[in-house]
Amino acid sequence: MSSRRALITGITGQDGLYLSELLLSKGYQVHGLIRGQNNPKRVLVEEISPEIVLHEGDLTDFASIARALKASDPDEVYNLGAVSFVAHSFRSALHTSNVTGQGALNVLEAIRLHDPDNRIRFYQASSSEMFGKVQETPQTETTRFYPRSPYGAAKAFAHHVTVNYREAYGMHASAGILFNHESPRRGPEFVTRKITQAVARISLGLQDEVRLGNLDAARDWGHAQDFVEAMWMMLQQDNPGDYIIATGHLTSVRRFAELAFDAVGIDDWESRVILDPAYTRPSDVQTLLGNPERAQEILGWKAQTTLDDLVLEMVLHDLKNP
Ligand code: NDP
Ligand code: GDR
Repeated sequence: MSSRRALITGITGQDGLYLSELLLSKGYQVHGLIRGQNNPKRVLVEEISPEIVLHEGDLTDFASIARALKASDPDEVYNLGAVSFVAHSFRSALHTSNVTGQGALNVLEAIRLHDPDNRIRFYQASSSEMFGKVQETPQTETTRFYPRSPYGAAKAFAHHVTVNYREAYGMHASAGILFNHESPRRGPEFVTRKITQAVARISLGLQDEVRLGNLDAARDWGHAQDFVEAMWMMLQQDNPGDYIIATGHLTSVRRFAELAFDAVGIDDWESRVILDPAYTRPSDVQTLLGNPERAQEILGWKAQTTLDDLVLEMVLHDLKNP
């Protein structure tokens, strides 16, 4: 078993929890940066393993990152922390820029000062939202960015500084441009989980309808558990790089809803969905579809879970926890 150490920011989030499990299964000592003095999500991390070491800190607080690096002395750093909800980023644009954008720069700079010999390998959670108003379909590692939200713009900044620290200082810094990935651990504010939770409650007679925004938006949805494997694989390569991580399949929000209602045997699902302008965005991203060929060729990574299986897993989970 290896005794490598990893530091994860955003450890309490969907991906942080799956990545912790993956790294523990590989024998890593896992450390996490955790926000606040009494974060209610701390228990989720502790449920995975009491051996995970948590360091209080915030991506906007450079000194806290430096302290966490010193205390954990990691071989690998995964920067997953972010204001990650695109709709919220419109309401909190400056904060999003500080956390999601500058936060990544804080981590890179803290690593550079802590580890001038470039021993640490760094992963940045880049996003398909950087493509925004898409310039070509499917999107590849070289497709031009055109962000459509403060979140997308902040992620583009973080992506560019990651590439720059690799080129300027020779850091082993990689960016995974991940397309949407979901799971029963997905936050309830995101459309897939909002739908599966509502479908479960409707089928149990606890709720009558679900209010949604843009049903024509389409995404390339995969399973978070598959996607965190790709993060780890990137840091095992001799050379750092950027990779699209996606399934290569496109599905609309409307179709996702239909699949979820199908899973509980409700046919007249359209009468249960209310269109509500409160859930539309000042500028939305209509379609995102990734081309994961480079990840398959170089990393040997390929999405394993079908959308049908993902929807079923989420609905079954929500039926048990309505
Ligand atoms: P989540 O929203 O589930 O988790 C976000 C994490 O960031 C939480 O642990 C949260 O902590 C932490 N965080 C928020 N603000 C700060 C801060 N100021 N300082 C430190 N930590 C903070 O996101 P996911 O797990 O879904 O995504 C992981 C990363 O991947 C994010 O960067 C996201 O933007 C990116 N991404 C996600 C995709 C997806 O489809 N899921 C696709 C592409 C990229 P707290 O518990 O305190 O709230
Ligand atoms: P996204 O995910 O913005 O792609 O960002 P989200 O699930 O929030 O939206 C996907 C699409 O669905 C449309 N939509 C709705 N969205 C929400 N949340 N609620 C609704 O009621 C609703 N109705 C329709 C949205 O307009 C949008 O077009 C996610 C996040 O995880 C980011 O952090 C990540 O970078 C990207 O995926 C890739």
